[in-house]
Parts: sequence; C-alpha cells; structure tokens
Amino acid sequence: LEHCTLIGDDNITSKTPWFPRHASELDNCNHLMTKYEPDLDMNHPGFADKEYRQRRKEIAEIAFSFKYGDPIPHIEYTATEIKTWNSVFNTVQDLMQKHACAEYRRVFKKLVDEGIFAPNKIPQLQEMSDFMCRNTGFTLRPAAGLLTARDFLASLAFRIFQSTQYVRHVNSPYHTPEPDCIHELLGHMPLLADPSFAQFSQEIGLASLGASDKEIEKLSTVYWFTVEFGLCKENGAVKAYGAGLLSAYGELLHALSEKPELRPFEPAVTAVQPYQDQEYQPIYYVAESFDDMKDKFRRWVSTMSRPFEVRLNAYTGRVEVLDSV
Ligand code: TIH
Ligand code: FE2
Repeated sequence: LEHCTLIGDDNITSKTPWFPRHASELDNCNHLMTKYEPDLDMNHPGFADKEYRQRRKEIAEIAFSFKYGDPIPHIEYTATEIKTWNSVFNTVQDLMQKHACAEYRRVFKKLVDEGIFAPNKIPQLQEMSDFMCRNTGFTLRPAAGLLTARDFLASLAFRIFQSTQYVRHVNSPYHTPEPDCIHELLGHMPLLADPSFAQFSQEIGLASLGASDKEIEKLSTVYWFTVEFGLCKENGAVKAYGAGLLSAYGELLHALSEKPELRPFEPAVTAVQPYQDQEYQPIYYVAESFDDMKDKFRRWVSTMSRPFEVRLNAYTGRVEVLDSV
C-alpha cells in the first residue's frame, strides 16, 4: 500500500494543481464565486434590503471563521426565515410524493420520523451533518456562498458537503439562482444520506483532485446535470433526483412538463453541454438508475488525462495517490 502511494506520487508533477490530501486541508478550499451576491447583483431580491444584507454578512462570518473539527454554530432563525422555509417545505412535501425518486422519498420520511424535517423549524446544519454521518459518512462544512468548482468538488472526495447556512429572500421562495440552506437541506441532504448516491457524489469529488481546469469544468457540468438537475427513470416513469429541482417547485414542474428537452445521461456528451444558471434549464439528462449512472461515469473518468488515480483511505481519512492502471 505504502509502495503504491509512492509510485503514484511520482506521477504528480509540477503541472498538477494542488489538492487537499486530508479533510483538514479543506480549510484552504473556500474560495467564493461572487456572482449573485445580494451586495453586488442589482437583480438580487435582497439588493435593496439592508436588513437582509446585514443578516447575510453575519451568517457568512460563521463560515469564514470555521475550521476543520469545529462544531457548526447554531443559528437562531428569524420568524421571516422560518416562514420562507415553511412555504418551500410544504410544497416540496406535497410534490415529491409523485415526482421525486424513491431514494429521496425514503430518506425524506426518515428525516420527518426523526423530527429533523418539520414544517415550522429550519434544521440546523450540525444535526443534519450528524444524520448524514450516521447514514453514509457524509458530513457538512458551512460555506459563505457559491464556491469555485474546484474547491467545492474537492470536498466531496472526503464525503464533505460545503453547505450555505443563510436563507433565501422572503420575496422569492420558489426559485433562487444562488444556493441557500433551503436548497441544501431539502435538495441535497436527503440523497447524500442515501448510500448509492453518496458514492456517486464522492466519485465526482475524487475525479476532480488534481484535474486540469478544463476537466474541472467538465466535472462540474456533469455535477450540474446530475446532482443539481438530474432526472431518472423509475418503473417506466421519469422522476427527479436533482437538488435544484427538489428545492424549487417552479422548476420541478417545468422539468417534468412537455417543455424541456430530455436526453439520456451520457457523461462524454453531458460534460460539454453549455448551461446557464439564471433561468429554468431547457435541457435535462435522464439516468437509467443510480447504478447505471455510476457505471457510465466510471468508464468516462477512466478516459481522463490525469496520470494517477486516487482513493480515500477511510481509516486515516487521507487521499492516497495510486498509479493509473
Ligand atoms: N434554483 C434552486 C432553488 O431555487 O432552490 C437553487 C439552486 C440550484 C442550483 C444552483 S442554485
Ligand atoms: Fe446545489
């Protein structure tokens, strides 16, 4: 094992971009993309709302000062924030019975049974992190906003999901172009607590470590059309598993209407599909199943140019670099 690691390390050249070898090094992976910030984007519903912008700053501070191993600080959500959660939660709970994939529905029910999901309380990131950890080993780190793709994907390799903690503006409860904790909690977390989906998410992360900029772009496009906006087949019907669909009922109904184009998930094709993140998607990709999606993804990753492979040693929590076979 040690031997393999050494051989692999020789394949890391000065051209290989730096990547974290242990989850503690994610303390260096919190570079933000600044688009859609309420301070900078005139179209943001919070742009003219001083109080909202102040609240966002407060919550962002928590993420900026967070260090690996810290408990995630508790947030006392306001009545307005809880009202926003309540509207989204109720519509999702309604619609998902019919439109969400079975894995999502199963974990959603578990979250309700354990009292973590409820209509009038926003779950805390720490209790959610503990829940996911019990189910798949995934945990959370607070993020101040939208991260760069390289930083965001790297954390997935360690089964760590970087999650925002602020709530979208009360004036746009049913769709926002930027992530917020309602999107993370209702969209992402149920599936990160499903073993098969957790595995897929981690594999995208592992493939990103030390990848070139061009490959990071492709991996984040695959992520976009699967984890964020993916559809899948279930007993002949098309269901949603993408987090951006499950947290935004406007887009969920759009995705399952006649309007958009549905194409079969094919990593090499999906990876180069241009997309925008302002409006509803005009194209969605449909997976046969999570297993099929993983098979196809693995085959495609093996054609990537990286001269080494990586795996997470679950005992040490360290990423080991192996020779490509
Ligand atoms: N559009 C989603 C929502 O309104 O919940 C949030 C995002 C999905 C993907 C990027 S941001
Ligand atoms: Fe997301």
